[in-house]
Amino acid sequence: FSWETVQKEKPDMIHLLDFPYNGETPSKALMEGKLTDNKYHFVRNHGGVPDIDEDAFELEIGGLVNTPVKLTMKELKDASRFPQKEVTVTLQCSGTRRIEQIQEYPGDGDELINAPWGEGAIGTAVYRGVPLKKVLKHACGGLKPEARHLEFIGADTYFKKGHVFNYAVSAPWRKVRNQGGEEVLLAWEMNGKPLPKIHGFPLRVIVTGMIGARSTKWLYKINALAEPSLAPVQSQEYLYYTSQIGKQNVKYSNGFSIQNMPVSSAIIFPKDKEVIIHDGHIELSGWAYSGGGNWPERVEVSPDGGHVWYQVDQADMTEKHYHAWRIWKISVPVDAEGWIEFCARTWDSSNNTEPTFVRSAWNWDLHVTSSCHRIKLYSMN
Ligand code: MTE
Ligand code: MO
Repeated sequence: FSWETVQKEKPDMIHLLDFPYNGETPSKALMEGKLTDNKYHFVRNHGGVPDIDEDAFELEIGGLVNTPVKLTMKELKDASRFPQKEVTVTLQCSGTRRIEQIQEYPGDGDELINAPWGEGAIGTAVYRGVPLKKVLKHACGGLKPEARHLEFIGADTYFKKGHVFNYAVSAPWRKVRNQGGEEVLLAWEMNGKPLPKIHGFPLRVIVTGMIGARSTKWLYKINALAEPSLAPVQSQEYLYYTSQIGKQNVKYSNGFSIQNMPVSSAIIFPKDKEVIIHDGHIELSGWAYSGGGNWPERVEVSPDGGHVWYQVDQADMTEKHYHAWRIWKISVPVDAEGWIEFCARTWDSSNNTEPTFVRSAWNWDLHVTSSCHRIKLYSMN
């Protein structure tokens, strides 16, 4: 899978890294509507893109299951065996808006590629596949009683500290069991098309509401475990540290595993530092998302750095959904001339909102930037 292919299939991405390929969705494509075109969906890779022959491929399920099995894609897609489902899901990388943390205080970070993501490491698609719990039930006869976590292993490999690892993470069994409307899907279709190679062809897991990292691409093995996966992506990356922790005193055991995405928002248009000539109102648009089955309930925008807030009209937001973002727009009255600071914050259905300043969200590994998103505009009235 070459750089030329990326340029052909994803021509207008904001390319962050050539290898492993990492690319961010351009702003215009983010605001196109509820669904993100596959062509522009962000890409986050730890290693290369494996070449998998769908006909020879088998998904292996083992560990603490009653009957270990191997399933071909044909067997998985057999609707008489496993009921299929389509789910609209926003995937968000926990590195989204990391650039603001870097600007606040550049930590070292441990993530393999601590890419300076902006607001485009997020995207929404309709995925088709089978609920993992049905496959575990019908093909494996269920889990052994001590099973608590499902490990998802990808066919791609990467180097870390002199070792080669397969990409692997895990999610709790209670999530897979679909409590509170959660969904964990084995997916082969994205927006009505076969899963693109760069997004995990032929099979990936989609874990709704959790950080994007749990949705393993090129999934070829599932293990039922008593404890979370010990693989480095699960046990060393994607940990959250208190603000007391820095390069000098960091230990993995001081961090906790980031599970669901917190509530967050972004102003996509206008762009930071733009000059806006207007007649008393400035139009803004952006996205709002929250993980863990919460939906963005209310978006507010402030034209004075966070003192006065204007609420986005529900009619100016895309519909509510458990597992997807909402795209919003608002027209804010502005009298002031010169540089002014706009910020946006979202309230989700559990009444969570974002801290006012990014310094409250700063953490050594620079994950989950949940804080009011700020831009400066030059207002000419
Ligand atoms: N799965 C494999 N096998 N390898 C990876 O590097 N990256 C993860 C996840 N699944 C990754 C993976 C991360 S960190 C994110 S945010 C999402 O995939 C991104 O999915 P996308 O590239 O389809 O947007
Ligand atoms: Mo990610």
